[in-house]
Amino acid sequence: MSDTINWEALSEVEKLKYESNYLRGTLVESLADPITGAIAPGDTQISKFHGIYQQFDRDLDKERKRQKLEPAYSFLIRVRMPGGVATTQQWLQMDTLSDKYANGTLKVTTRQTFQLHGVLKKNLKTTMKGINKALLDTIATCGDVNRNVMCHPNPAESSLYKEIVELAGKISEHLLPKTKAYHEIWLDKKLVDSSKIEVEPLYKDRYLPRKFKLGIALPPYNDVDIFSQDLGFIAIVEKSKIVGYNVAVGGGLGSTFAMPEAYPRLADVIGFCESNQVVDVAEKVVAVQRDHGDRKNRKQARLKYTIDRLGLEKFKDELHNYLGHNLEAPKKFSFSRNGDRLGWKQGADGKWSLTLFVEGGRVRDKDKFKLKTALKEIAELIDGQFILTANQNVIVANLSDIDKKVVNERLKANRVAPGKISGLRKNSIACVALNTCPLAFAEAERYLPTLVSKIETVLEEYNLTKEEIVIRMTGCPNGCGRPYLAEIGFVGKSIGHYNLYLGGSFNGDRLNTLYKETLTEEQILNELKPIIADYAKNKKTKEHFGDFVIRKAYVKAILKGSDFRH
Ligand code: SRM
Ligand code: SF4
Repeated sequence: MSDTINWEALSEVEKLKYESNYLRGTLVESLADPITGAIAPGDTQISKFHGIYQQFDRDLDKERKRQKLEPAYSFLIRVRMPGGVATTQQWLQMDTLSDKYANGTLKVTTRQTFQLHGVLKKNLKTTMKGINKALLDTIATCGDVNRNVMCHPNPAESSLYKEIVELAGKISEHLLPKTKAYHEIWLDKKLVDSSKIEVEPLYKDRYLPRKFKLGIALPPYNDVDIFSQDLGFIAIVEKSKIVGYNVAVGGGLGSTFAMPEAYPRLADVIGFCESNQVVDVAEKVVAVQRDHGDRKNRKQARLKYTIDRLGLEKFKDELHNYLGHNLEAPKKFSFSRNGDRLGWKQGADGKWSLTLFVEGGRVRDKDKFKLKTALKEIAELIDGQFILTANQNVIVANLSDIDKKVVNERLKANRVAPGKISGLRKNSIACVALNTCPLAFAEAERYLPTLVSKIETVLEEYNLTKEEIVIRMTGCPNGCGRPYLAEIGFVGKSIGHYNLYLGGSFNGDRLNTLYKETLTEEQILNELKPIIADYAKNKKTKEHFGDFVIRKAYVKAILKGSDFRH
């Protein structure tokens, strides 16, 4: 079979995947090599399918080079948690692992899961076993497969929550790779005889052309940013019941400066299916992408480009062929917001949940503000759930009246005061960027809080501190903090310089538009001040900032991704 493939015509990663013996690569040998803190170059691609990225500390890089040392290698581990749900026991185990083997923090990602940063090669296996001990795994959280499945996170917001979170789990399981490589390498399960190596029924021998992302939205909440997903299911509710799901395809936010052919794109709603058809629809969309995605150029390999290349109608026809039936016409829905509603909320079942703001998704203790300790103590004392949100926040859920009291006490004791946050900060997201992300051109998580404080000063002047405005920042154009769906978006160009994008909608159904390029902090504030002043004076009742800047023609609305420019 290998002889019949023209490898010259394919991207290098295709051959690596094919030759990896179903994601084994030489990981066992790499882990055993005591000479370096790194793994073999080919294994850095294969390890992603196991939820592991090799990184190096960029803050230390210059000095290490000067001392002629290899970079300070360490590893990022990303957990698989459909819908972001963890038990209190799982939270405690992740907390322990973060202190023992990682950098002492827990990172809540924009896809509702945990990342551990800074794990050394010698501790990788122990950490992976520790994660598994908590009945969690890291399979397929990175790599060319379906990633962590997202869904609306708050049980107290809707009695339909249970149905969608179960569906997220079901889809995640169904789309997992079937190879046993993870169990062999990390959990010391018996090696499979390579002559009898398993076959991947869905992913075949080369997996997908590129990463694939899937989410489930429960209107009116668009807190999973459904239009940014390769595949989105939008629950359609009639008479308080989910009657099925609209199907949205072809979202994706990754883009590249000075490369107009790499653009963010919003998903198109192409039809409707019944609840019991969702898993099959997911499998068939993945299969169409497997067979039609670009395996030559990884910059053109996401489903969004497959759809734009084939044309939406042709893609739909192909999907219908794979399904053996047509999707029904999409049904009506509407979204109110893409951010989280912070604070306490009581569900119809009487149970409480608290959505806590976690700045930049980083759970840690900082001076007297002891968020990590508070959440650890809460996990020790209550029998609820911890649910991670796509806005990098944490929901402590399923609480009794007594649990609620305990939670409030622990937060107070650790100086964590939920609620006293401006409408801007509440709706902020920053990607990790420096110092761990190798692709970052500029700071994001470590800088956005400072910039928000400065913009807050301007908002205060105009009595707008309670106004909810979605603000997001990333350290490069890859879009990990979904900056192109913010009302105010920043994308790092170089250290201290950002492109400023305006005009995303408050409910996440419109991309924003480049307003000004390569701005310093001073320039950012100078650009925003007059617009905020105008907004304070001339906004219509309930008009959101993103809609206002479009109405007042500060920017023009982007109607299709290929029109997006950096
Ligand atoms: Fe991302 C690559 C972090 C959500 C688009 N992303 C990376 C890497 C792994 C850098 C790398 O390839 O070496 C970053 C690791 C940084 C670090 O030190 O942690 C990284 N991405 C993240 C996280 C942790 C950001 C965060 O602060 O929360 C998010 C992890 C989500 C998860 O749990 O799976 C994260 N990344 C996203 C999202 C948002 C989403 O999925 O909702 C996007 C935009 C949506 C999309 O995929 O279109 C996103 N990440 C990318 C891309 C661009 C993909 C593309 O199509 O061009 C890359 C680079 C790549 O794949 O080549 C990337
Ligand atoms: Fe890194 Fe860029 Fe993603 Fe930020 S957006 S985490 S800088 S790849």
